[in-house]
Amino acid sequence: MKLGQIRHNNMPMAAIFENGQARVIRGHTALDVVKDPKLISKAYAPIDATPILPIHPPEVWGCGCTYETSASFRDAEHGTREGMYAYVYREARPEVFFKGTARVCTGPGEPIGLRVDSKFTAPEPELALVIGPGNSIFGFTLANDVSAWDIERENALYLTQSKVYDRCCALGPVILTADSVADPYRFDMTCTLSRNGKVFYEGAVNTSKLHRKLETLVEFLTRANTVPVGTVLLTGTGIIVTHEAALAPGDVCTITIPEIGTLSNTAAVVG
Ligand code: DO4
Ligand code: MG
Repeated sequence: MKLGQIRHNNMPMAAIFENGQARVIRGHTALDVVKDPKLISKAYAPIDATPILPIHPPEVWGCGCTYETSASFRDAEHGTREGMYAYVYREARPEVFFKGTARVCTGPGEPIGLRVDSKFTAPEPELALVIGPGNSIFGFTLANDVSAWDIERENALYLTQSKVYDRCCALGPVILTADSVADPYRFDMTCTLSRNGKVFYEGAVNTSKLHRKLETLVEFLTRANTVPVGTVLLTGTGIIVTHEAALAPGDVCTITIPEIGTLSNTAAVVG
């Protein structure tokens, strides 16, 4: 089942997406449905509607260096003597960082942010988990952990500023519920960047390359840290764009996992 949201009477409203149409759950958001899945039975007859941000998450967290490509790129890029990123890739404790709240999230077709003080901002296409009651995995969506890599590279203590700012987190188009997924370690993800209608970067990864179990990431996130139901956890990027592919205003980033859909956003300067 695909849960998401549409704009209805100028309000975000939960909807079940089937055969390209939306069955609205009137008076409720997707967050309400994640908290109380029985609300699904209230879905109305299908209508034509476009998905918006699939959930307004109370919190968004990110995991880092969960793919070898991300850890080795960052060690090389930052010239770390101690292999700081390889360390978290290898050790039992993953990198988990706070990415923000619904305030910094942006939905399908909406702008993603380029900080005004960054010259190298990159998309980070990621599989995201929506946390359900009892720290269960309610479902999966696509995320773009848009990050100012030049600010991260300047000094590790600037990580938060490279990661958290207006429109830094795209989510969507829908949440594929966990009961519809046979094996989340078999998703094919692709990412394209295009400028003036021409593709200038293409990348791909399969979630089989993820170096962590999803349950382990949830376990570390929630250890001594009671996150609210509906929290979104980004599971890390396995697609690393090149320097030449730094995002510029107007560039379109398109991320696809066929089972979930396509998340497409245009870059715009914020600040
Ligand atoms: O360590 C910095 C962040 C890593 C990250 O966001 C990722 O690997 O996806
Ligand atoms: Mg990331």
